[in-house]
Amino acid sequence: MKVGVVMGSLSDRPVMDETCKLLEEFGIEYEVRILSAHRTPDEAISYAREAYDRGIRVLIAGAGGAAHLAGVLAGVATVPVIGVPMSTNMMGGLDSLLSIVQMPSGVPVATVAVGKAGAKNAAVLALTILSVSDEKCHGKLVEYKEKMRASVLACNEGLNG
Ligand code: RP5
Repeated sequence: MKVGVVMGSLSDRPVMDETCKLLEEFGIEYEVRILSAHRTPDEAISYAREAYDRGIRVLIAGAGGAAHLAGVLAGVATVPVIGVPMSTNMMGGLDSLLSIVQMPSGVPVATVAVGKAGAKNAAVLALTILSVSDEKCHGKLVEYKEKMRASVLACNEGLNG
């Protein structure tokens, strides 16, 4: 298992499915867990502690509101942790974003955008991290970037008559 996708609640699933879809497209092995920094702190910490020994090389954590999940995982994990802030009714996800990004020095969480764009970028960032030491992943990353480039350039066709 290369990537662990963790979310604070089943209610995060529709957003975090975007991460899973892309990981599948990249052919990256992953597993999904629902673990909460507040509701299941013991299990969340154990999961992060054991991650490296279980073969996980990147953790992706989605949470919203007082979103401490990614930070709690990063406190004990020895693999990179990517945090995905969920959008919220109260502040549109600004609360989640600040909760995830404002880590104290010494405990980094790579924080991506709020919501689905962030969930997708978490998968691309995981691919990028893995591709440093895995040629197959590097090939997938090159292919992904080329596809994106071509699809943007294709938008220009017929644009000026
Ligand atoms: C966080 O609280 C979860 O990550 C979720 O985004 C938010 C709300 O959770 P539920 O009340 O919907 O379970 O821990």
